[in-house]
Amino acid sequence: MEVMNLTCLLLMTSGVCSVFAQEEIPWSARHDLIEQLSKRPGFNYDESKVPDYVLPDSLIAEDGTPVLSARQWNESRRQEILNLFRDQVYGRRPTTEYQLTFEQTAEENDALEGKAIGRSMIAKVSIRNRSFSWPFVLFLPKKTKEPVPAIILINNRYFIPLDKAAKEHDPFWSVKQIIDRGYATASFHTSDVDPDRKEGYGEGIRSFFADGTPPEDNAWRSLSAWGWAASRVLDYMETVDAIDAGRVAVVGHSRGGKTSLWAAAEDARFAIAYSNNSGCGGAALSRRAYGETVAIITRGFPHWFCPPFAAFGGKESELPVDQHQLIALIAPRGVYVTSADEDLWADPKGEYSSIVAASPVFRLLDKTSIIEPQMPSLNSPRVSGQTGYHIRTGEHNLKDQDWTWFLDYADGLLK
Ligand code: GTR
Repeated sequence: MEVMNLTCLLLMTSGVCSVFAQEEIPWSARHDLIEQLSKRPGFNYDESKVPDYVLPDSLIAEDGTPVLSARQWNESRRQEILNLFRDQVYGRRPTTEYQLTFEQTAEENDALEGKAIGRSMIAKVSIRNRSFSWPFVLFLPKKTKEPVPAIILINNRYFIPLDKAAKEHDPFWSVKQIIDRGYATASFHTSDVDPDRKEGYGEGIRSFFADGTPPEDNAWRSLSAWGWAASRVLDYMETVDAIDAGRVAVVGHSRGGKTSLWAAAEDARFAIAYSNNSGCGGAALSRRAYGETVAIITRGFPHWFCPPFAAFGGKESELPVDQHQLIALIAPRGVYVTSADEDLWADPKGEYSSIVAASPVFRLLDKTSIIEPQMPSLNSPRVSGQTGYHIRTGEHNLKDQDWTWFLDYADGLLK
């Protein structure tokens, strides 16, 4: 901070505006925080201990052929990478046929001071005579003539029922702000779809599809199941005339932010993935092994990833993919990634570097994206074409400020 003020002062006295000066100072982790976190043995927060690494090249096919055209990317290379993520990281979704129905259980016509219509919904998946259901809540802005863009929040914390969402402000789902900006929005709780517990398999959608049989090594795990549920909410949005289902963003924080990226990689109908503080297994490069690592996360949360991913713990350089390729899978659509200054566990630099490393794919698809290797400064969102990024002051969380900056970016792509 002191350094920044001094730089601003020098630049201001030399006639350069202070906004420009702040923009010029790339973020780096606070030394006091690194020192404090490094007291716990077994975790790396020291940039000098990040191993040298070479990222897998998204534009070289498995057989060594260079990928030189959008056609090659769309017709084969993208599928190769998608399959690697399916088999090695998040697991494959089932191909079993199912029926999907939606039931509206309540409606509020004057929600949010009369600005929105709110609906309590149940999504029901049926396979022959068995069914599985989970609730979600939807708000539609009233003041619109045309179908509106929408935002689906994958809520990894709790279910927010209609009356609560309409009455109490919760920054985690900043409904009023989203509606005021002219978007519809829906949200569901991850654990209602697949319990967020090591031992929760038997109660969730994965076990429902498998009719109770244990999952194969490359079968979908919870993150993928939650992302799949976001696609089912999008299925509902496709039936709502007031929503333009071609302009829907999927949003998640932390484990939800890992999920939003994978949801958009699997389902090309999502126009944007917003991944907030997603860290390891989300936007952060696994090969940096900074903060949370593949070994740590797969030990703590074995139900999130399929077992092959765990086998790369401590051997990240052998991973056939890295997380920049998860972002590349979403190209040419939009990707917005964020970090928080105090959230070194999620490796802000690794989260930012992923976007930059995905840029050759955006370029191949004729789209602009962030290419600057240096991080932006604190609280200065950087947006370039399809991608955006900010690092905010404070802790690991999804806050009103994150939503505001994300909506600014989304307005640029969706309006
Ligand atoms: C942590 C986990 C992170 C992140 C976070 C969250 O315990 O290590 O990967 O997902 O939970 O979801 O809040």
